[in-house]
This record gives sequence, C-alpha cells and structure tokens, in this order.
Amino acid sequence: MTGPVLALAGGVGGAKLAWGLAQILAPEELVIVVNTGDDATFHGLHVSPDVDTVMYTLAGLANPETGWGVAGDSSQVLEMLARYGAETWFQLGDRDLALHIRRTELLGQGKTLSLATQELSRSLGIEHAIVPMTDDAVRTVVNTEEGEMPFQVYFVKHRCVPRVRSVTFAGAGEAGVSPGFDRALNEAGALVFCPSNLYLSIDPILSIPGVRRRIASFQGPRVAVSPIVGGEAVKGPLAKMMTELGREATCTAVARHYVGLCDVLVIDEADGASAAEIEALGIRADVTPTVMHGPEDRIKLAQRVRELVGY
Ligand code: FO1
Repeated sequence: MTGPVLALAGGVGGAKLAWGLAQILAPEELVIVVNTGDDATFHGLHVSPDVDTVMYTLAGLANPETGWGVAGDSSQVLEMLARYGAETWFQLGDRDLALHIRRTELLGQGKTLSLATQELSRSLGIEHAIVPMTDDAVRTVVNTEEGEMPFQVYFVKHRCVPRVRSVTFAGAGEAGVSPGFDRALNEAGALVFCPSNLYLSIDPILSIPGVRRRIASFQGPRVAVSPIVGGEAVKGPLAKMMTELGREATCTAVARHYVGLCDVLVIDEADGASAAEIEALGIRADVTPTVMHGPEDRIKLAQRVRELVGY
C-alpha cells in the first residue's frame, strides 16, 4: 500500500476514530483532514471547534463528558466577560481560550490556518498531521424554519431545535483545498470517512470544489463508518436532521449519501439487517461493533477499518 491513510473527520465521533487510527498508524501513515465549516469568531478570537476537538482528543486533553473543550477547564474569563455584557452562550473555558488567543495571534502574523494548526498541534506533542480542509473561509449555514443561522447559533445557542430545511456552505465556491488536503488526495493509499455528521461535518468537506470529483475517482479503497446506529445518531442532531430533510434515519440512507464516494460502509451489528439493501446500492456492508464507549472500542474500530483498507 503506498501513501498514507486519509481520514476525513468532524465533530466528536470523528475525533474518536481519528484517535483510534492515530494509535495504530504511524505519523507518516495517517493524515487527518478536518472540517472547518463550524469555525466562528467569538470575542474577537478565531475558534475552529472541529480542529480543536481532534487536537485535544489526540493530545489526551479533551473533556471526556462533552468530547470538546479541555478536561477540567474553568470559566473565570467567561464569568467576567458576562459581567461586561458579552454574549457567553458559547462556553469557552480558560485553558481553551489560550488556544484561540494563540491561533488568532498566528493568523494575525499572516500564517494560514494550516500552518497555525501545525504549530499548535506540535506544541501539544501531537506528531500526526491534523489538516484543516481549507485555509479559506467556508462557513456552514443552517437554513431552518426559524430562518438562516450560522452553525454555532443553530448547534449551541438553539441546541439544534429549529427544523432544518437545508444546509449551505458560504464561501465554498471560492475556496480551495488546503495544501495538506491537496497532497493527501494525490498521495493517499486509502480514504476513511470517520463517523461524523453527514451534513455538518462531511458535506462541508465535499463542498470544496474538486473534492467530490477527486474522491469519486480516488484509486485506493474508500471506507466510511456509519454515524447512524439503530436509527439513532451516536451523538448530535444527525437523525433529527435526516428526518427533517425527508430522509430515513437509517444506515441505508447513510449509504445513499455516500454512493460513488465509498466502497465499504461499516455498520453496527444493530443494523445487520440493512446489509443487503446497502449492498444493492453497490456499497459493501461490513458489520462490526461501531459504538466507541472507550479507548479500546476506538482502537478495535480503527483496526477493523485498517483491515478493510488493506493496511
Ligand atoms: N458545544 C456545545 O454544545 N456547547 C458549547 O458551549 C460549546 C462550546 C465549545 C467551545 C469550543 C469548542 O471547540 C467546541 C464547543 N462546542 C460546544 C462544541 C462545538 O459546537 C461542536 O463540537 C462542533 O462545532 C460540532 O461538532
């Protein structure tokens, strides 16, 4: 097998499998490309939530309850910001803020998001490549029955309650893949879609011009792990969004989303009955435990994925 495994990730589920892959693949064997459609500016600071979640998870710093933010973090700064009248619905912890302050400094020095991320992840002792999908501004906009709203306003401020009509990606048309993503698309020997939200984590990555075409014509094995288990999202609003978008919240509907982009869909044993209809779509169904309760599960799933991509 030539070239590294290219893993596409977003959100907490994506970070967990990325962590598992990073335990069993050497730094030169893995490139983790992360969604940046969730990025936003809070208190003048550039926050990249999905990149941060992968960084903290690989560095062993992530809050185990939420999956995002820093374990054991405090909120002194936010409390003072609230006293000064700032909006504080987006919970930025004190140690977490250091990352956003430093990233904003690096960007202010003219560094790209890729270079800033490389510096910051190296500072946390991470050897594996964590690569933003683009260094341009692509922002996920959730169009709901209560109007259009930026991703974090939908996801955090409104707790995913508004019914979704569509999801769009502002700036995608003018964006380009980051250098690391471009190189990985040229050199990777295999592609993995981590179990991330199809509309909020995977589609932003696919929205960058050329990415869908390059994945459709990718020569190596392409494996996706279903983010839906037993008709439910393991975490987050995916099942609710699928229903609101007029789709079934099933593995088969996940497979339909990936037609032409992946060769194997890994589904949980709870969904074994869906294997035949998934294979009827031309995608092989691989039935294995996919819910990651702890580190061992993440590694087991990563090992299964590695087998499927022939590493
Ligand atoms: N998610 C929440 O539900 N509430 C929050 O207050 C919150 C704060 C936050 C701060 C930093 C960060 O990196 C992530 C944060 N998240 C929060 C999660 C974030 O909205 C999601 O992880 C992604 O954007 C989608 O997976």
